[in-house]
Amino acid sequence: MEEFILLYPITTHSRVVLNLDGVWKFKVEEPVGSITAATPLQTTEVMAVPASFNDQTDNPQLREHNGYFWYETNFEVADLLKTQRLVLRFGSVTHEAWVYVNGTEVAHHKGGFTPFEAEVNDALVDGTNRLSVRLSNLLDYTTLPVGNFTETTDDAGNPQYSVDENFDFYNYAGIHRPVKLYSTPHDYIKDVTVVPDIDLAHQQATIHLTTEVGGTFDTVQVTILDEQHHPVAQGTGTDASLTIDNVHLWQPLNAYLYTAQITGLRDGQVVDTYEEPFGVRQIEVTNGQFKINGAPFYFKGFGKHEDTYVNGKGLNEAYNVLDIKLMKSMGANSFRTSHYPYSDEMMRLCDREGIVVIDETPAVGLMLNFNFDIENKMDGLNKDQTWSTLKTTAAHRQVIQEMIDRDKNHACVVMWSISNESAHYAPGAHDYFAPLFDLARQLDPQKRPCTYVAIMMTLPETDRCTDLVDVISLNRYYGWYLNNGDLSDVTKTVQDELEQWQAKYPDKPIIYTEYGADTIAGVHSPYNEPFSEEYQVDYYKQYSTAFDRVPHFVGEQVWNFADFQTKFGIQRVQGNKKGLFTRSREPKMVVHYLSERWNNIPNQGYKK
Ligand code: GCB
Repeated sequence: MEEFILLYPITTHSRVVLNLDGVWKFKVEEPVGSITAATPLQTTEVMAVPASFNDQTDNPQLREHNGYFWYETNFEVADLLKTQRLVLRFGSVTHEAWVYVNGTEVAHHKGGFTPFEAEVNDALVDGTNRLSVRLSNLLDYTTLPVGNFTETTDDAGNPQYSVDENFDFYNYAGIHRPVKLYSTPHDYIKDVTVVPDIDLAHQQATIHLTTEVGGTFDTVQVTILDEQHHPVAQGTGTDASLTIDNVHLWQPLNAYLYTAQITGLRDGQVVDTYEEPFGVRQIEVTNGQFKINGAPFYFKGFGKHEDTYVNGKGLNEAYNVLDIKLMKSMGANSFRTSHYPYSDEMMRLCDREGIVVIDETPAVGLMLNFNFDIENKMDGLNKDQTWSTLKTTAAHRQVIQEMIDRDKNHACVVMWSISNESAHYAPGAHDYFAPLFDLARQLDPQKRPCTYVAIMMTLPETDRCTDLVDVISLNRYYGWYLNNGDLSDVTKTVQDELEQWQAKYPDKPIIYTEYGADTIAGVHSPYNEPFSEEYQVDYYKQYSTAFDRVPHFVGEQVWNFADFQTKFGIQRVQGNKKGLFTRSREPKMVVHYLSERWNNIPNQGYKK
């Protein structure tokens, strides 16, 4: 398999990062095949980068277009950098990208939620360089996420594409994350892997630091710095084990970050330096508990989306900062990166803020006939054809590898979610998933637990894959998609089901990764009608009662943190309204209820 090793680009003594974000030229490729990178892009249209293109226009045809798009910008490289190795890095381009420098293809990447990069020295010219990106927002049965793809031809014989999302979020596309040109020396630090091994009783940790080098050094020096940037341990070699005494642990909501400083030397001179922040914390799943640093952890938090007004799925750091503050004031401690890996920037922020993250692949929509009619779906599960129809194995292996390579050192990541709401009840599911769990476990140097997030049809008696997971993660909508408007049985239904899971898998902790009710902010009802703020409060209260009665139930993550954009549909009014906050982050009534509940539940030791 291809290697995807991508240190986050930073400026150090030996490295410089240039930012290529800004307003780029933009054009739809219509008809398909009509544009090449050989000549400058002929257009007056512009788009901001990073951001989705869809909401940067008032033209509905452009917003909804499925197919190919071009972005272009120009840049110069200062002479003093030209002796260096120069790398062009995209945080993400959704969903497929072909990158050209001065008309020469330098990179191709498929998958809209992970970074990729290319060395570009040979493609650069003196003076102005032209950077062109062709991207596609097409999805089908081979891609992740999964899309329902159709192709027709127009009157002129040109292909026309259509993609119907097989999932519940808008198919935003564009250059979603930062574009950077960074320099390294030609002999450089290529990758660093940090694995802490902790002796809790003696407050000591041994940090295994593995460095991969591009080119050669005489010596690799590794130093661990504390938060004041004072060295606390030192060693040499590409495989070093350093001991920290009186170690400060990375704790949920109380982060402590060390820095691994890696230096490559030749003839006693420093050639390259890189610094990787890391936290020292231990994860263990045992006896129905999820332990962080030896103490049972209780997940309180959210499923989220990268989704904001105008930026769409583009990086929005102000919203990221606000969201984490809102979470903290609610007493929350965690979220899941539903339904794709989030930006590097968000992961680094969560490390810093002590937010616990379940890191999810973009494997969403692996279920034929996506819709919200759960009642009808309960029939015929044994005849479901998902696994003989979809062709996502290669993409799935790739996203697992890319996610783990990118996020393996993050203290905030405590578990990998291999997929969201796949057809785990269907014939062939176990054969499909077993090798993917093996792959994740083999790739993760920190050996974190793995899970998948289970849809409502996945019940103790219908699920075929629970043996693969370390933690049982459930999405449940009793009182919403089932028995809408009637909350009278919810507590009992939830409790009964949880008890069945607990009895069948006594060692596995159970969490809810989704539960929620669409709620239009400002709609009130004395009768607890669905869509009212009162109904949402009551809905969550019913579930809480059940959760507190089941010992191995160790976490509640609501759906969703905020309202978010989806495709059109009769069940969606400008998107999904299950947010606790509106899309602009105004709290609904339920925020008060859950804040009170969560601020009274300790992060650790709630379920003994
Ligand atoms: C789910 C999905 C999520 C949807 C949610 C809903 O189970 O995992 O993507 O947005 O339900 O609101 O229907």
